[in-house]
Amino acid sequence: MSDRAVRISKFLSLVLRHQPEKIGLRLDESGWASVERLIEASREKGIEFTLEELQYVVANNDKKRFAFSADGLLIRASQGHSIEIELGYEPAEPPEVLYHGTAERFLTSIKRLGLIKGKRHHVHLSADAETATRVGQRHGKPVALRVEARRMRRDGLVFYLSENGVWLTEHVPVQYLVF
Ligand code: HQG
Repeated sequence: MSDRAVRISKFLSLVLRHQPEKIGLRLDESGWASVERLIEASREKGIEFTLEELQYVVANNDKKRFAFSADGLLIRASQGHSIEIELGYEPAEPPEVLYHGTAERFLTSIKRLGLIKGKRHHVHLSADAETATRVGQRHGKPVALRVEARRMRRDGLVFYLSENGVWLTEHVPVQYLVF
């Protein structure tokens, strides 16, 4: 994506996941915003993009972070929110192992508390170690931790798979982590 498309994507992450009120945008209880209103509210705050540019960003986003409703009138982030919304994903059967990317400096705390969701709705897990390593890199020297997902599931813990392929769960207790 071009620098401009990346800037639009970051802006969308901010208003569709964290602070819609920054531009006076309303999200419904499932996180959907009106596309027309998003474009208008952004323009009022000096951030201008066209519908075509928005469609380009949604289609070409490296992690497919955003999705349009079937009729194309609404848009939302597929995961990663810090505000209270209900994405409505159905519980899903995870593979044997999933991975969580983190930074070395968090390991002491993770060994004590397991993986916690912090400000987000869920702990985010990846299907492969490479993706997890990339996620961990955002915070420092990366480590990809193995999560015994199938065993968690057998013990009754619940997983969701977001529209863009991120595995979500409430908490990963330390006994399911391989350090
Ligand atoms: C760490 C990005 C101390 C956790 C990514 C992480 C992902 C603990 C940080 C998505 C801990 C939270 C989410 C504990 C967990 N003690 N630290 N007990 N438990 N942590 O950004 O998973 O680009 O909220 O390991 O690709 O890094 O935004 O979560 O390092 O899919 O689309 O606390 O965000 O996607 O950091 O990333 P974050 P994350 P986007």
